[in-house]
Amino acid sequence: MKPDLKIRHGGRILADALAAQGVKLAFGVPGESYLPVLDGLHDLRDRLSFIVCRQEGGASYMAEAYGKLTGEPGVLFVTRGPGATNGAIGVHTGFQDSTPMVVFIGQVGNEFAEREAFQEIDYRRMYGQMAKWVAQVDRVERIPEYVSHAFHTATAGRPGPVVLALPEDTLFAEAAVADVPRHHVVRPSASAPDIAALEKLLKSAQRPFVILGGGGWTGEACRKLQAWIEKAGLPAGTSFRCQDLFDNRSPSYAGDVGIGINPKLAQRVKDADVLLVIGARLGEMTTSAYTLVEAPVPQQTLIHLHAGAEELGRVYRPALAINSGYPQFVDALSALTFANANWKAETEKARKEYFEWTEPRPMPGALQYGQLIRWLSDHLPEDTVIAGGAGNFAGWLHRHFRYKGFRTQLGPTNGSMGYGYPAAVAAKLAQPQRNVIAVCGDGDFLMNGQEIATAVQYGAAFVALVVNNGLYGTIRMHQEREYPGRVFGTDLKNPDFAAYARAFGGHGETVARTEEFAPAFERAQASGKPALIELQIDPDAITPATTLSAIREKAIRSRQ
Ligand SMILES: Cc1ncc(C[n+]2csc(CCOP(=O)(O)OP(=O)(O)O)c2C)c(N)n1
Ligand SMILES: [Mg+2]
Repeated sequence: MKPDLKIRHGGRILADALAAQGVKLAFGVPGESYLPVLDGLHDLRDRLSFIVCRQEGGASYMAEAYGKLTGEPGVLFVTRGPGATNGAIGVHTGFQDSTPMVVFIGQVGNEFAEREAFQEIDYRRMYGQMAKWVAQVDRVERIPEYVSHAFHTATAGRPGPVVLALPEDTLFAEAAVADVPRHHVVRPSASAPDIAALEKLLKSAQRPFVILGGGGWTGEACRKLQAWIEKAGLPAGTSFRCQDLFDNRSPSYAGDVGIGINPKLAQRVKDADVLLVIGARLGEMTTSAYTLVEAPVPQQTLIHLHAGAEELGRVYRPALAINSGYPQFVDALSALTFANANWKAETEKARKEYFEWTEPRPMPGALQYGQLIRWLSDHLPEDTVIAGGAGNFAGWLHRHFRYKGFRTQLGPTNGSMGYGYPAAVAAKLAQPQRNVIAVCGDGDFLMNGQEIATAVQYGAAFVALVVNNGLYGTIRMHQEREYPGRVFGTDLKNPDFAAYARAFGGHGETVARTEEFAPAFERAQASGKPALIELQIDPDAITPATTLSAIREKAIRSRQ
């Protein structure tokens, strides 16, 4: 033992290791399996806040949203078996969203391991496919090493979740070990030949298109890249639920290449001669089920740039594959200049098509939800964080809201319901100076509505919109399309959402008409409480462009 090292129990060593990594906020639900960690966090309570949630699903989404918003790994603590299984949803979301996370799970002591002891699960097998690395810390002296390894892995290349299991005996044991300094964020840089090859391919392009996406960006890299794209006169789009990587007000912004894509934009991506894809994996949602870009060899000349080497050539064989972090790439790119009148003309056309597409259209019923989204887009402060979940209600958000800067959007690219509310709680706690709005569906909200209790407990005052159509609308839409008229399992009988919010100590409003919204929103913001506004929309208004009845009739006609 070195004389200057204090003896600490495993829980305190872990808490100190987190502080050394720069962690200021962690989320979780307590369990008897990790009592020494709670004891260690108690010592650090002035430096590191532990947000206690009501369900591990909510807690894991909060940790994911924290990681997505700040770029720092989101830290989650859950207990054995049941806690680990509840918490899996945020880990899957973090994996598909390339979000840095470090998840700690209590584990059975080694003396009982592999007996299927109380709540025992082998986390290496359970989380194997949805984490970058899963490990178990079996020796108390090695806690700082494992934590350092976890933070390096979570943030390197393509970021993602790491899971560490903590056997009880490791946590209760004591040791005299040193802390490890904060991790490095390890990312490659584009080489000079890479940049020269890119210049050559782009120079000869007549109809190029740029797509930005993925995790691992910084605000500065986004702004610099946008300035470069604007100067070159290139048109740019963003991948599914990454709309905040590019200021949507930019003359170069052509829209989001995601679910419910503008057909003209889809055609533009298909017709591009050179596709410069930066950070997007080109997944199923971004490629309209691999139709915009053919797999494995695209029609377009694909320049694919990604921070994770393993993503290059995974689905698509690009003409040029560049493995680089995005800030590093943007710095290298800024030396290149282009001037092509054709690019500028196409960009102007793409911009016009974006404006036409994003104009709200009339929908059935007295509440014009599309207009409300546009009103929010026009009235909210520029740096407002919009946290959305999964369901058709999000379609209006994607189409009519103009994201104005980096990390103004928090959304699950894995289409995971229940995300918006807890993500908004995390955003408000992480960056209390910013305005935060959650946009939820009625089905979506009740998957984690209990986290209003967390918002109230920690004073996270933001406004949540609950778009109530009394349906699991997305599924009803698909049902009417595939099996018209045979409605089954998609109706919802809902509570009084405003009363629900009030029961937790929040503020509640119910809005059924367009003109009631602005005053209700003002009251909700002025309440200084976690506030909820139920928006009662006509269930027939199933997407920003069509109705349920039109979908049903079309499906019936096509079967006659
Ligand atoms: C956790 C989870 N469970 C189930 C689904 C399947 N699913 C996708 S959208 C949807 C319905 C969403 O309903 P709601 O939140 O009310 O939104 P709406 O489509 O009605 O606007 C369901 C059940 C999912 N994506 N995620
Ligand atoms: Mg619904």
